[in-house]
Amino acid sequence: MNHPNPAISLIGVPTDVGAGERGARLGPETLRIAGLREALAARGLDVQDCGNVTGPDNPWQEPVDGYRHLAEVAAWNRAAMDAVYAELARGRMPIMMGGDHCLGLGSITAVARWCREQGKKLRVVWMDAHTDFNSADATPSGNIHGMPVACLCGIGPEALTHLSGESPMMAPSQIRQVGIRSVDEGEKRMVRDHDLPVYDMRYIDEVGMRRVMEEVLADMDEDTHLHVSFDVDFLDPSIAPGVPTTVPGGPTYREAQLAMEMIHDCGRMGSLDIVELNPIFDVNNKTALVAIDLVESLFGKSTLLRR
Ligand code: 5AB
Ligand code: MN
Ligand code: MN
Ligand code: MN
Repeated sequence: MNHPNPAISLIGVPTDVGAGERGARLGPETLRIAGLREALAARGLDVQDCGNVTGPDNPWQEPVDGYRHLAEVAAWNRAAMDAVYAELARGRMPIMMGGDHCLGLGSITAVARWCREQGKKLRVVWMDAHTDFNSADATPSGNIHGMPVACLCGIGPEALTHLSGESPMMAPSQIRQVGIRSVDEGEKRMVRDHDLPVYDMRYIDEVGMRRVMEEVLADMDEDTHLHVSFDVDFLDPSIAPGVPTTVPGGPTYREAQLAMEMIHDCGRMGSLDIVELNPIFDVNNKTALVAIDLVESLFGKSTLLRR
């Protein structure tokens, strides 16, 4: 955050049109009930809940030409893009409460456009078990929540790559993916061909989360806007069962906290997505609570007072 005490706008985007299971549409309400706004307000932050944007129902159909619900995904992403852009233009920090991760496309398209207009550099930290870099050929599912990073980099159907009129919205070199442990076969080739910077679980095991985050957050200056896209399946399923796409072997509670604390300390975060939370898969809302706990750390909650 370029301002130490940003004014925050919560934007709900209640849809699961991009996912393979229904329920992520309940994410915004789940985060509200678990107390996201109150937790941030208790940190002394100005937090405004902008309510939910709207879009088409989930038609729950099979993929067509490699994409499921392409028209509906495009419509929801346009709505998310407009809402996120409007809050940036008001000088506020948007926190998009998804919704499935297809919405990272709309959110980051808005942020990228804002950065271009302001002459700022964009860095995206993508915290996820998955790279979300699929194409129609590579996808095993047709679910567009597995494709937003590719679409942002100009790979995909025009309805998604040209959401704002221009394309690509960003280069693979502007992204840092952390926590990765599930990449489809064709997707692996795409990741390699495009040199997508991936900090996978093996690398985290080998060098530790501290060094990983030092590398992820390196080379930013006061003109850099950092966008964090937090897919809750980033976390190990033992602490975050409330997602349909759990993958074993994710970051522990402390590794995740350290990552969030280091993002806070870098002082550059200007926008955030919290996505893929699905209360249908959760146990007593524990995943929403851990997600909020981690978001509090993104805004400076840490164990001790630090200089
Ligand atoms: B998420 C998978 N790679 O494309 C696919 O949760 C899963 O936004 C995508 O990261 C998971 O269907 C998308 C198998
Ligand atoms: Mn994702
Ligand atoms: Mn994921
Ligand atoms: Mn702070």
